[in-house]
Amino acid sequence: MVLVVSEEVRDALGARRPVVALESTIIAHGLPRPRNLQVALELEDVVRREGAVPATIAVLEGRPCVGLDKEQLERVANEDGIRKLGHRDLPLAVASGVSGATTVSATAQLAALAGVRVFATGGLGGVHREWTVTQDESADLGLLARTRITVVCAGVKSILDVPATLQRLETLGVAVAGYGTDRFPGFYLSDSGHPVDWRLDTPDQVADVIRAQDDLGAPESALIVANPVPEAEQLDPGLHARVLADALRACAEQGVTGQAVTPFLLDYLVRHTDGASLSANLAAVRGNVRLAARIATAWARR
Ligand code: PSU
Ligand code: MN
Repeated sequence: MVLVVSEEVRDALGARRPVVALESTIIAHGLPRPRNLQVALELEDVVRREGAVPATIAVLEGRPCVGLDKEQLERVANEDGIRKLGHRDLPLAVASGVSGATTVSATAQLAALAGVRVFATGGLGGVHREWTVTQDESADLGLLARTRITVVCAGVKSILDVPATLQRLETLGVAVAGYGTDRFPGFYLSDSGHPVDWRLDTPDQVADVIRAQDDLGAPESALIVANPVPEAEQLDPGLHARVLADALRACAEQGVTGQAVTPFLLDYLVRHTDGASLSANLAAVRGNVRLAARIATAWARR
């Protein structure tokens, strides 16, 4: 098999112990250096403290790796020019021996292939504003419509068109539930301003849904567990609105397109909020990783 699963992850999966998949684009392209490496290590620690095994996923010299050691994490965090790989890029990266960080779509595909059921990230990709002009919709959505995985996230990135993204998820048939809330979270913000139809309040309830998905069979779609950043740790909504408007303008003025859009906007927010967006982003990711470990633990007990 093309997949390289670390010994620790392989042992845990074999013994039905809880495993949490973590993506690497957030490390390589979503967070500034040198903070990104600290965060990558810290997130693995959060998973371990909850009694689960972290499986950070990336492609190294054409080998899709599930579970990275410290040196491999360092490469993902610090290698200049490391590529950003969506799921469509995987066969190209594998065949050409290239290294790259995996987005939600590529991570979810590789995690499912390895048999990892629970995955934590910050915010999903989705439908961009100006979609009617650019047709920019993250490949995350289409992949989640046909991959049996549970993704814990703080909603979709607020740089996106949130209601259009929720509509796309409905059209694609992807299950979405708020965790401890009836509101869809807004990534940097606890509340995107939009409701969500389903609410789950405990890891066991999430595990019940995972089991029901398996009982119901096809289609092999995902479950999105939308976990809000605690209100005390969210980005100030007024600041968020102001800086985001500037960021979107700068993005258009500088002609940024395609894969570069999301990293550009996230970086702009970090630089123009004095790091406050970074704190909110990190608080969201940490909370998601902790919850994912608890869900994986509840699921492993089934
Ligand atoms: N969440 C974060 N930071 C990120 C991302 C998510 O907190 O950098 C990444 C994810 O890897 C997601 C990707 O899949 O952004 C979406 O990119 P695009 O819009 O190009 O599909
Ligand atoms: Mn895009």
